[in-house]
Amino acid sequence: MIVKRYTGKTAEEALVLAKWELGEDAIILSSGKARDRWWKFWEKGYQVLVATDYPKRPHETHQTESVSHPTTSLNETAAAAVMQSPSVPADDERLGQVLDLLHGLDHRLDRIEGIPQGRAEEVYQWLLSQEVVESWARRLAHEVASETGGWDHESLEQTVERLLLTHLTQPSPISVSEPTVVALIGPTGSGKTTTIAKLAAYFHLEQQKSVLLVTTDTYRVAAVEQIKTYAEILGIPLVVALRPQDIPGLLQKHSADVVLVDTAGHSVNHGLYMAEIQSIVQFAQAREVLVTLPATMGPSEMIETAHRFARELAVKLCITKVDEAHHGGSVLSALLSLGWPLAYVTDGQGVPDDIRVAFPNTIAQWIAKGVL
Ligand SMILES: Nc1nc2c(ncn2[C@@H]2O[C@H](COP(=O)(O)OP(=O)(O)O)[C@@H](O)[C@H]2O)c(=O)[nH]1
Ligand SMILES: [Mg+2]
Repeated sequence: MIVKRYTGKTAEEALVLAKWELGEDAIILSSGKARDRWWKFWEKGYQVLVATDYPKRPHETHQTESVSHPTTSLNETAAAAVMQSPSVPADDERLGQVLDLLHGLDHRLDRIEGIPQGRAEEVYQWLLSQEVVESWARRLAHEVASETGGWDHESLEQTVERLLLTHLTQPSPISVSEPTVVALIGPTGSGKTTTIAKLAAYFHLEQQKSVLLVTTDTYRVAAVEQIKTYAEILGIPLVVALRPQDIPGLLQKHSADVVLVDTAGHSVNHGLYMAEIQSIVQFAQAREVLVTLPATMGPSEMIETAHRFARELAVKLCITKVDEAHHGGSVLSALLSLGWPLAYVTDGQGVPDDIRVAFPNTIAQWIAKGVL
């Protein structure tokens, strides 16, 4: 028996070549998009694996036979090619076997198309298990597949960590080299006020900067009390802005190196509230806007929420509650999909300690190993 692989730009081309060389009786063992560079599933090209017991005799060639069916599927084309063969009668039971074989292959190809194997497949499955969105899981797995064995002596975790490091960008923490107004926005309970307290402590105690806290969250008495307590503990002034337009006057009266503006976190569906957020940022002339997003959110919710809060603003991300998240898949999906700068991650309720600048090493290690 002879078994040979034929490739062509189209399935028809590959089949014509096979028929021409091995004859009409040859059986197609497998068919599909070219697999020599299989991980590039978008790559053009088809291949067929063909077997025959009887090599073709030269005079049996049917070179003029038309096999051009650009809109038919590979299986239909292959089946048509077999049926057109004068040496295979229609009632030949082999025809049925070949068609069955092709049918099964079609299903298998559908299933494995574009999904890599080996370490790449492990990475793919692992990313999915971490709730990374499928499109990114696939893309990252293909990147692993395109490496030629760089991961031979690595654990899966190490491969993932190394892979993530190629995607994560350097952090963008707040720069206080000149007077800066920073506004924190984000959903209710996402950790805005707590993060403000952590940042205030850092700038005031570590960097010896003068810090002013401004709260616009006057919807709940408890909210004002919460930030007031932090201000008192840290020995930092706090001013309350009842309306966004009050902010410029307050800032003129109380100058500081770093002004941290706290906002309320009503539902993002509340149109008025979103407009208010925008006007707070404008009246405060905030140079930096941090969107706080809890790592406990699902990936699509996280991406959607980030867009709804940021609107037209150039924002940085602050991922909170990473200590409560079961895994980092949502965060990874959001970082990759949004491509926005990441400033900080927070990993606990403790003020001032539980905040870190989001260095790629830290984030990659957390996502790959769950260790911050
Ligand atoms: N586990 C954990 N809890 C946090 C973190 N940041 C804030 N919290 C808690 O989340 C709750 C809401 O935080 P808060 O700052 O009031 O959120 P805000 O409504 O956005 O201002 C509080 O109980 C905080 O202690 C964090 O990084 N990890
Ligand atoms: Mg708050």
